[in-house]
Amino acid sequence: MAVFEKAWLNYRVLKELEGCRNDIKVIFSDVKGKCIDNAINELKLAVTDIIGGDEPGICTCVRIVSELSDGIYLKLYNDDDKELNDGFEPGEEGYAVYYDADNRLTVIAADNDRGILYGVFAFIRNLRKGMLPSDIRLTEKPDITFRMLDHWDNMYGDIERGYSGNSFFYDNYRIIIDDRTEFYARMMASIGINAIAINNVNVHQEETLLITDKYLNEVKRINDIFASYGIKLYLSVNYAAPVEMVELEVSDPLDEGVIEWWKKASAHLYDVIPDFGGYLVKADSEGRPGPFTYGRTHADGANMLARTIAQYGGNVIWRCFVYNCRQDWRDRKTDRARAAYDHFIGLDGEFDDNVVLQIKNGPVDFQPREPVSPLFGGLKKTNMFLEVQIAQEYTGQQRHVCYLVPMWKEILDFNTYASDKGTVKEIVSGEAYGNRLCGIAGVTNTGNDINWTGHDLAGANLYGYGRMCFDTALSAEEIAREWITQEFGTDKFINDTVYDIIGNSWLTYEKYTPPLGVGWMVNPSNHYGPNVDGYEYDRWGTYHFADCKGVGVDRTVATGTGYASQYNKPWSDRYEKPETTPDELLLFFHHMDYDYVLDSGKTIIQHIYDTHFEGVEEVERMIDKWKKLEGKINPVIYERTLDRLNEQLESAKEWRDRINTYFYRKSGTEDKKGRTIY
Ligand code: GCW
Repeated sequence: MAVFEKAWLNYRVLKELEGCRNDIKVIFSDVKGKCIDNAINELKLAVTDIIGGDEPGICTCVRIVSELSDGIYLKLYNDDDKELNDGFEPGEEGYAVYYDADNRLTVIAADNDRGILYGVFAFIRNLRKGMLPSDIRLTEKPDITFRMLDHWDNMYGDIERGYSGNSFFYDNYRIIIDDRTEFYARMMASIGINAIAINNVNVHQEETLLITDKYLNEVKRINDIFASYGIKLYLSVNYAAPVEMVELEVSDPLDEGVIEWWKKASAHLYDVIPDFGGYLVKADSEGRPGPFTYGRTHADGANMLARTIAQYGGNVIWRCFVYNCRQDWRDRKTDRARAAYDHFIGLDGEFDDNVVLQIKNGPVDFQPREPVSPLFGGLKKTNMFLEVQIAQEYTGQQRHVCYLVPMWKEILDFNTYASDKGTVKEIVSGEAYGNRLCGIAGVTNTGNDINWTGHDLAGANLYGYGRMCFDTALSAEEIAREWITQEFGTDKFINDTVYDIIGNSWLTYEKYTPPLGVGWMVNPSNHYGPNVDGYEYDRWGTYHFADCKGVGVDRTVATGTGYASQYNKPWSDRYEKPETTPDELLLFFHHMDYDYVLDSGKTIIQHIYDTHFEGVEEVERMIDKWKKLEGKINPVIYERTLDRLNEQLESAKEWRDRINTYFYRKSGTEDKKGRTIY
């Protein structure tokens, strides 16, 4: 038995629901499908563990409606439901929940078993806010079709950029399937996740074999657990798999032998797992093989794979994280930020229908602040996924509190001006171009730590990611407060206090780390902690170019790398000039003198000093607030989180001092407020 906590599914009896303790006697269901048993079990738990009633009876035979009473009724959505719910159509994954007072029945109606399962979780979510079943009325359906999680788990058992222990899928090249696998599927379904890739996009030797008989039966077992929670399983594949397995000498996508190899491999895979989701591919990136090796395009590469799984309904998710990682810091024209757009824009319209391009939110790499990738506003005839990183690689590695939903919301709301439906949200929800295959993928922050996410407060990012994808209209605050209620209960003081700590934590993190969008300044390799010149004289294309006069990367058309021109107007014009570039991105787009005055009225150098002092003070205040929760929340969570907050404070001071000293020495400028900066 694996040892783990139940995170936000930690059900407990609510006194607010005392009055309806005896109301739910039977759960009726006449819906069929893989998810129904799980939906019913979840409701049983809700009745006993949240409402505090006796275990309800279960009735899954078809009953005449007039015989139903005192319970919950799971049913297929029909015209009567439609009439009762103002014409609402649930579609593939939506649901209606309402109370039928005549029969004392809560009705959960959907078009299929997945919709029912989501309806059940939504009903429970509202119960846990203290709402009586008779008051819960919902008509909801997801805004985003694909709501995916990417695991960067390796079969050895470690996780690339994992900050919550090791993998719970693998240990020493063995696949683990236990109660934790099941619980994980349940947790993810509860927040609406419907696709998961379970191995790292950097596919090493052993992982290449996941699609072969060596592991397929176990992969199928995981697939079936996920399927019973409405989740499609994906695997990352190595583009050079036929070569890695020493079966062919090339992996050229136009080579007949290669095409046949993949056809056979895919046919076998779908024979074993008919409802398998498809392949996720990182090609020609950071040392990974790909079509470039053979002078082919990424469309050649992706389409070849896609054609081997199209007939089974499979998809290829192809990442756009393709750039030259062997740059020279003295070359100020080559620009890593340009790379994704330069590589993919010319291929717009060339990808098959079951291929989707997965685009990182920014042009570089999950920095605390980046502009939105210009590919979203550029591609018009291509399926697109937005890729965000829930794992906090560059945002404190789950040792710092950094609630990322506000950042993701900003990205979704960004208007690319590609059309009159030009926001990233409209593009990845399919509203803009009606794409069949579009959505959001998040690199997950889970591991085998007892609490799943290392830092307890990092649970807000995982929970928030799923909820945001399902319902993009929710604000970052609504999502945070909802998570706090599910995790810590209905107490208002706890809710306000935890929200005060996490609500603005992304902006706090930004204050004490790289200034004004310039990025990096982290220790090479592990990417934790300050090292201002850590990547400055290296090959990765991640520079800030600070000298005695100024800092920042000139990405203008006039004098820089020309990156600003990859945007549609008016962004291309705005980013071209410092005066019209938003302060927070100024150094991403421009190399500026230290005495340049920002919109805020401060010089850049004074902004650097001030924000770094403020950032540390804000972390101090977070700790004071957290201490008010002592005795009010689970003591284990209290202590665990306090330890991490203390570490965050130490780390924030180190960031402050290193950055301030660095820029003081470079610029020779005193702090206007007279604080000591060495
Ligand atoms: O952010 C970088 C990480 C790599 C990662 C890569 C990617 C999986 O530092 O560890 O590799 O991005 O997204 O492919």
